[in-house]
Amino acid sequence: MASQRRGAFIVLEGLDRSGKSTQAAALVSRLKTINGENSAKLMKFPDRTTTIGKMIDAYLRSQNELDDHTIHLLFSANRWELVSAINADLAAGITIVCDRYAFSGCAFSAAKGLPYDWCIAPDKGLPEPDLTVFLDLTPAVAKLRGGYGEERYEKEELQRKVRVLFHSIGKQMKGGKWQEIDASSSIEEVEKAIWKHVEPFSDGCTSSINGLW
Ligand code: DGP
Ligand code: NA
Ligand code: NA
Repeated sequence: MASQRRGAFIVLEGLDRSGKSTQAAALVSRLKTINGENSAKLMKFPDRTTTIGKMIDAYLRSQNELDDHTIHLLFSANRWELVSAINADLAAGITIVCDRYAFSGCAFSAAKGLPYDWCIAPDKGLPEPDLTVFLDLTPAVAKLRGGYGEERYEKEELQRKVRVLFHSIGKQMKGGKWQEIDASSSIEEVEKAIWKHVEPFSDGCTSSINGLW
């Protein structure tokens, strides 16, 4: 008997303006074209629609001030509040494409100066993605793209630190679960590079989901 297939849990990470949202939407469309309308779902963190998400949104738009530790825990709580939905979708065979996840949580807060070990602790035990694709772009190039600078973290110096942290987080991810691609090329080229890594997961997975980290 074939083992039970579940959906794959795919995460796209990157700096602000790296093209994650565009690519996540394109990837979901592609998976739906292959496997049907109900086979894939787009998720995004922070999910600004929940009660916690609304606090995060206000913070990012500089409408409230929160201690660095407090906002870090809210970002993490925003992921935890969606864990049961993630697990239910994966078990139902739905592949999740997620725009940012715990790697952003750690990279951004550590870039602000919080200790790395403290940053990873609250996300310990979250469902581990089967694959994370990091859309790599220099902050200088990201800055040239439209819309940069509107939100709290969209500053070149901070983004430089975030990029260094993303690279070191990636080095600690074993078994090919972290893949980096050059996000400076055209939308079509980036789409192709992402698909090369995602295609092996397009039928879902049979392994059970582990916990981070
Ligand atoms: P986005 O909606 O993808 O543009 O993300 C909003 C901003 O919040 C972006 O600058 C990245 C940052 N961010 C995303 N997740 C986290 C997190 O868990 N912790 C912290 N400190 N920042 C995050
Ligand atoms: Na942003
Ligand atoms: Na985005």
